[in-house]
Amino acid sequence: MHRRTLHLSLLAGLLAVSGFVSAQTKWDLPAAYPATNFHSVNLAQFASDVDKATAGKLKITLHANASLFKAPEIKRAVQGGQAQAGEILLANFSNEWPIYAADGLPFLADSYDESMKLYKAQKPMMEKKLAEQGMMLLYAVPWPPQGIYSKKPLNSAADLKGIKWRAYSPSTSRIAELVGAQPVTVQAAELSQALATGVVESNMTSGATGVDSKLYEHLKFYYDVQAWLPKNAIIVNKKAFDALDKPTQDAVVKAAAEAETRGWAASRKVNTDTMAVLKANGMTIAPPSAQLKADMQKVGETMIKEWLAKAGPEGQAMLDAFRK
Ligand code: PCA
Repeated sequence: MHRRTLHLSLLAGLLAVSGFVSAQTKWDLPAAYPATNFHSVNLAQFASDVDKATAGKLKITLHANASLFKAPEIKRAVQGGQAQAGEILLANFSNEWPIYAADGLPFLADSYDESMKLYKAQKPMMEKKLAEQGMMLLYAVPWPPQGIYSKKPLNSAADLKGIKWRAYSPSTSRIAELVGAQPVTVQAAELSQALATGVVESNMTSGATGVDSKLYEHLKFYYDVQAWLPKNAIIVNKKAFDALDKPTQDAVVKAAAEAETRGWAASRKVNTDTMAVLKANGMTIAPPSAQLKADMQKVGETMIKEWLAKAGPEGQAMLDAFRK
């Protein structure tokens, strides 16, 4: 071989080898909740587990608190590849496909055990739907059960008439309509601000968001209604996933399964811990009165009927799988 050619081919070989060794993929993962929230902490650990398992080949950067995309925009960003992966609140996508939001229906699945059963019923359908949309489900973790935060004591749903009600999803807006409150959609990242400026004066969410957004600074009562447990799902763009080599894909799937198990346990613990924090900050925590509970259950029944009418046979199949 000619000397110069030899040098060139050696150089090319070296480049190929070093390229292989340092080939690093970077993913952006937008999320909508603060970095200290248990979902975000769990996600950060997921990213770090993937980093370790792949010896730095896949770097996932978490963009918490809606810093890259606002909550309702994250799904489309992942679908379009503007972000390789993302965390979404499934209940936000009921208009797109009702099954996504089955976990946002009051009193369909209102405990961790029921929530897991519902997830198992939703999961195969969601995986199929996401695949059609060019995405994959990595894992999902529920928020703690949703209760009502209020400025004033509540004895029944009638006490909610006319109040400015913060909604985070179509179903939380629908609740407001059904009890005669005024729905205003405000995502978690803007909730403290909306309360401080009087844009909203009540809402349904978890103890976790109550603590994240310091709801006790504005609202004095928490009714532990335990109405539903909406899930956050971590999704990934299928092309981005397919572009990984097999060992890296396996590492992502394994870390995701671990994050799911860890996340469900963390959610239960956060539920207990945050009730104590709300109390320590002067909130009155109480179970709903029998009337308030009955009123909310009625709202739930109406919403499940409406959901089923929209979701059709597919929705019925999901309900059957959930209830069997
Ligand atoms: N926190 C989120 C969604 C459900 C929850 O508990 C929020 O309030 O936006």
